[in-house]
Amino acid sequence: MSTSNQAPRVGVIMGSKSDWPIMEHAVTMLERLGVACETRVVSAHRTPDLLFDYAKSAAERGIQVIVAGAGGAAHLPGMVAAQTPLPVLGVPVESKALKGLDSLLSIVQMPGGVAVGTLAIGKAGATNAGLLAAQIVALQDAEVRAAVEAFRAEQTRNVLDDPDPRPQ
Ligand code: RP5
Repeated sequence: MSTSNQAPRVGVIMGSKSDWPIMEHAVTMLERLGVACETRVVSAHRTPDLLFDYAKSAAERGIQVIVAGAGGAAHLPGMVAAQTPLPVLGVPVESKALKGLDSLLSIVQMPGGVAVGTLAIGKAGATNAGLLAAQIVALQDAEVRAAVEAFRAEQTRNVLDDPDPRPQ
């Protein structure tokens, strides 16, 4: 499903270009489900003013959900969530030193009152952040809902059609 001429409805942001090999899986899922997204590097530590501007302007620009990925001392999702009423989904990116456990704990342990929906570390988390963002968009969009349902049905069919776990 081409999304190239649609206005972005999901913002996929990340703390560094080095996060892209993980965060691209969120974008792949969104594109597959026909949800246009924008992608940006927004660093909580290196570009705090940009973070402020991005979070403050996202809703008025038509963004409905923000997916934020970061690694290490991963403040990006929480700091974005503090400045927008939009749902924010956090993706812990795997770090070299601590394999992403630092990222996970930084993102998941939000104080009560500012919500970040935290996904799994790495590729699975980014993929599911894209899927969950599409499911949120689907609440108001029948076409996206149909795409999500078709994706899930295909996934089920793939398992049932090939139940032998041994390599062929
Ligand atoms: C975080 O620091 C980024 O999200 C990234 O995961 C990590 C390392 O960034 P680089 O030093 O590779 O730019 O802010």
